[in-house]
Amino acid sequence: MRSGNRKEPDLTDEGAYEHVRALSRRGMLRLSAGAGAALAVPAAVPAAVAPPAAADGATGIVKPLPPELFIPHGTNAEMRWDAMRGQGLLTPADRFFVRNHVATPLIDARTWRLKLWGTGLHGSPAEDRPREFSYGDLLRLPAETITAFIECTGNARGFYASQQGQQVSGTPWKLGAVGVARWRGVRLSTVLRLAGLTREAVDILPRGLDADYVDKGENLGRVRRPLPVAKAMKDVLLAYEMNGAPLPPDHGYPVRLVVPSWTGIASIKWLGDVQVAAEPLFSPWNTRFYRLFGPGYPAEGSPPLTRMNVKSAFELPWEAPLPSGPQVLRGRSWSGTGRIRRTEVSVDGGATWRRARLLDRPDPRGWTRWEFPWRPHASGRHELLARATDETGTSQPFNAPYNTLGYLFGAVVRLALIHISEPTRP
Ligand SMILES: Nc1nc2c(c(=O)[nH]1)N[C@H]1C(S)=C(S)[C@@H](COP(=O)(O)O)O[C@H]1N2
Ligand SMILES: [Mo]
Repeated sequence: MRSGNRKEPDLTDEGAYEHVRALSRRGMLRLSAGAGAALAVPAAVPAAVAPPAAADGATGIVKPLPPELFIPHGTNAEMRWDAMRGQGLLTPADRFFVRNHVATPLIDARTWRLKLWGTGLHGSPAEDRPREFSYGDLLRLPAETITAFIECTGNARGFYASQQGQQVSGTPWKLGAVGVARWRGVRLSTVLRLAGLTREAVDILPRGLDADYVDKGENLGRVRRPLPVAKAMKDVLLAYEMNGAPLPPDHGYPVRLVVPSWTGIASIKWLGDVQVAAEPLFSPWNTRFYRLFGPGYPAEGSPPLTRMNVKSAFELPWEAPLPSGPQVLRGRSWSGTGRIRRTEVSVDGGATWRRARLLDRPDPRGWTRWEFPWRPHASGRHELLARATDETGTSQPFNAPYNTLGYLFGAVVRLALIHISEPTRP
């Protein structure tokens, strides 16, 4: 999807995002105000899309989580990176990470409605009298397919402790809270226009249909996170398909947002309603979470986080002996701030670096596969590192700046492997 609006500010950084949120957006969007009427035509919903079995009692996740594909983290599960070996560009749905605040809800697409309401729509429809779209309505609107990563803002958080000796709170993910899929759906801009978006609208607040999230005894309500109208109109998708099939229950069935390049929390799953407002909106997910807190940040934290940072991962297990003999190391690099320009690999703990060969034409919203031929010449411990640089010149540092919630760990990750070059002798 391309931006059709040249006046739109570039929301590349947090400052711009905050700026947009704070200002009135009068005149910034040259939208023809929509007719205001949502589609009223009823449509049949394909029977094949009825969700299957219930969620697992312990994890709240519906799909199987075989240990060879996933590392469990309570209600979340991360992909093992060796599960991407031999895979194509996309992460198959069976191994795509799951990040759930609460259990996966099972939703019937036949009765589901997307509801839009608020002061940013013509006639300011109230929450209890919203503009509605059925699943069938969305299927009949012009479809668009994009390949994009979804990555948790806390991906790689575990390395704050294991590499930097810093205690942070939150799920100690390794590098597997990221996946790339082909998403098909309707542009959010199309639906916002049909719902009667006004020029005064500044923020939208998409909200999930999963149960209320209770944080240390405090009920924070349903998962919802404000998104500036500028981003909503630019390249956000209301996705109903993942890799050519209806969204699986764990990934947002029947409809989720896909907000390319931005933090995973923006891509609200099981979307139920969207508040559209002529004034800035707030929720715990853009005030107390998903900002940087700690030394060097104001008490209220940094501006809300938007784009993800540059990362790289080897398609290798975290703990396993390395096979002997000449081999090709493979991996992937991605960035929320632009196309990957190069990836370098070090097999000696960071002392020397050589370029990996990029295998894909870099796509700013996806990831780029790479390979690196290697012939280990000594047995023992090897420390493998990969670092990427994107088109903005941003590269992966050796140290990730500390923040108490452990977001945006973008430093080079050290992968220690034991290599046995000779068959073991008694
Ligand atoms: N409704 C709802 N949407 C949600 C979440 C959630 O718990 N509930 N988790 C968010 C977070 S933090 C992330 S990282 C992504 C994860 O998407 P996935 O589970 O499909 O990988 O979904 C986001 N959307
Ligand atoms: Mo996340």
